[in-house]
Amino acid sequence: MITRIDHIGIACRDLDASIEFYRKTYGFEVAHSEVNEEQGVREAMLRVNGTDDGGASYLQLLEPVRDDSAIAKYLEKHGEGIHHIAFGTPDVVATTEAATSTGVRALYGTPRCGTSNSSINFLHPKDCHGVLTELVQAAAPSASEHH
Ligand code: V0V
Ligand code: CO
Repeated sequence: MITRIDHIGIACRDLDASIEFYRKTYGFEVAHSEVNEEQGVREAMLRVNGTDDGGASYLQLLEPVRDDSAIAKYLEKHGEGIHHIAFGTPDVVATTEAATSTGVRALYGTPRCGTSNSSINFLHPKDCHGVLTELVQAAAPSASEHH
């Protein structure tokens, strides 16, 4: 089950320059940033709406940290721009299985670690009419985050 758009992933050559563009043009601020070594990205999440409880929508600005990363390859072929759409789901495994049962390829056999400890998988763009599609399940809130 998909319940929302979690984020739009945007490939950029210079993360700080893109952050500054979104700040000065729209007033977006960085809600979270991190380096994901496995994915080869330095990224910033700009919250568009909602609250930081797994229900918000973001722009995800992505700068490559390795030449062999997916984002580096994308920038080389296509330049800067929209890289993927990410749908939010309460159960990434079930939602991935629902998609693969229709014949769409998932990129990973089991979910990998995404932003803020989320669990993510991707559906192949060639099976999704040209759209690289991410499925994301937010991390369960930890005890220390209860109010
Ligand atoms: C490639 N293609 C795309 C595409 N990337 N089409 C639409 N959107 C994209 N982003 C097309 C490309 O034009 C080719 O079409 C074909 O797919 C094969 O592309 P390629 O350049 O040869 O690239 P591959 O096959 O080496 O890699 C493509 C995939 C790769 C999608 C398999 O990018 C990948 O593994 N992506 C998943 C991981 C990822 O994207 N990580 C960065 C975000 P033609 O020319 O054959 O027609 S990390 C993230 O979002 C995180 C951490 C998070 O949200 O928490
Ligand atoms: Co993403």
